[in-house]
Amino acid sequence: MKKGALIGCGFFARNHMHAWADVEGAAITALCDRDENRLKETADRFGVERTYTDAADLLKSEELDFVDIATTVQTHRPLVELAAGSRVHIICQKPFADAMEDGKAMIDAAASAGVTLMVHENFRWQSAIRAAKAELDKGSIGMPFWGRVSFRSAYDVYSGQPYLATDDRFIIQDLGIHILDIARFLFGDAHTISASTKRVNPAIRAEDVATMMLVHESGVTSVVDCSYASRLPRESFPESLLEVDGSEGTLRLMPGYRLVLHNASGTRELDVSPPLLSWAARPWHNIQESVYNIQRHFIDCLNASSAPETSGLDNLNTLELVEAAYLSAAENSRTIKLDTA
Ligand code: NAD
Ligand code: 89Y
Repeated sequence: MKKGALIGCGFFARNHMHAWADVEGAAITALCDRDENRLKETADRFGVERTYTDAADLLKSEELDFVDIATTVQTHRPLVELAAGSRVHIICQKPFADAMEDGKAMIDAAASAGVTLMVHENFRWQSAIRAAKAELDKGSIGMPFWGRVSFRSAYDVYSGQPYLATDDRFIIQDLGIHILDIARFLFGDAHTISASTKRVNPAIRAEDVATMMLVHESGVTSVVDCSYASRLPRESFPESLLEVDGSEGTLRLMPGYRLVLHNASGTRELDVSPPLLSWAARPWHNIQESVYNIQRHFIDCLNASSAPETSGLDNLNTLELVEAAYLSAAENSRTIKLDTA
């Protein structure tokens, strides 16, 4: 049994805790949050007796195999470095860092300590996205040459996560990071990116719309577009939609988790709806299922001594896309060459 502690008992952590209860071979035995009310609420809800308001105290006092860091980005580097110093394996929520140097420092800290570091980059673990990737890998549409990964919504994300309305950066760093990671997952790393951003909602501080174009090493050109200002007749939050054109056909992941594949043999439509886990609630069930999937993957990796798909090192490529997208948007959509890949 791998013993873990959750650090950060905020809005999203409840999903981590429910998922941990379902992951075989893992147990959360201690909790930490500097806010005593949130700490107590989570401890009571999930029946965890050992609680701390200071992460250093937690790491000094507990015998742990791993920590699961579910705080916002500002505290990731100090907490990852602290955990690495105690030689425990680490999961860190996205955005892993808001500067490349912090991402690199966390990777170095984990490598020097000989511990596994996985970024909780869960969107690629959604079953609809895995189903689309499996079709591409099977060659169902031949060789992909063009793609679009799209997330457009007007869902109120600000009530649950008020910092999204006030931070200096919004949609690329918060949501686009997942959508860019899906583009990497499907089409591989990119040579270049260009981006344009816009703020439509006057009540928030930063951009709520972003349109990015990537040229991938695989030869695919992709468009990655995100919006929290799109009032659609059918709200599809939090679905990521896909369009991929290949040499032999096309793939579309449409609202309602409908995967449509078309090639010379005909057209197939598959229902790739996520399972509704016992603790999940629509419309978040898609994200909640992926939280379970990625946490189970982490434990599988610890047991097999293998690197997680979204290791810190892997995630540096996604972070580089985020940084380059902001740079491009600030410079009239200049095309930025990427060098991490
Ligand atoms: P939140 O502000 O609601 O919760 C963060 C909690 O961490 C707070 O309770 C705070 O007191 C605690 N905290 C902060 N620093 C701490 C420290 N040094 N020691 C102990 N506790 C500390 O934030 P949230 O909305 O739950 O988001 C947390 C992270 O999860 C963010 O990075 C966000 O982007 C990410 N998130 C991911 C997904 C996803 O699908 N992967 C979805 C939503 C949010
Ligand atoms: O924080 C974001 C995330 O990671 O998934 C959706 C979200 O909660 C709001 O954009």
